[in-house]
Amino acid sequence: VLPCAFPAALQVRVTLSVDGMTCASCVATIEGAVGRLPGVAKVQVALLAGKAEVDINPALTTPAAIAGAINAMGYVGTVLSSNMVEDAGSG
Ligand code: 9UX
Repeated sequence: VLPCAFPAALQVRVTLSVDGMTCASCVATIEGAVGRLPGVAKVQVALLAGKAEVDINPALTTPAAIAGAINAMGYVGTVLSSNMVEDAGSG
């Protein structure tokens, strides 16, 4: 593991729009795959809203990498916002 210049508690909450989800299994597919990406602490996908909220360690990944992974699965992910948040520590 590379040394990290960021405080351990620092996370970035990334909100994305996700187009192309049409059933609940899409949610499970995206949550499972994104959740396994390096640097992803938490992922929550909302089917009806067509959105995903992903908490990342900015030392390990980027909002664009999350969107790219969603796109690679055949959906259309677009980063709407990314904001620093404090890690609640509850996982
Ligand atoms: Mo449901 Mo999503 O049959 O890719 S899994 S549409």
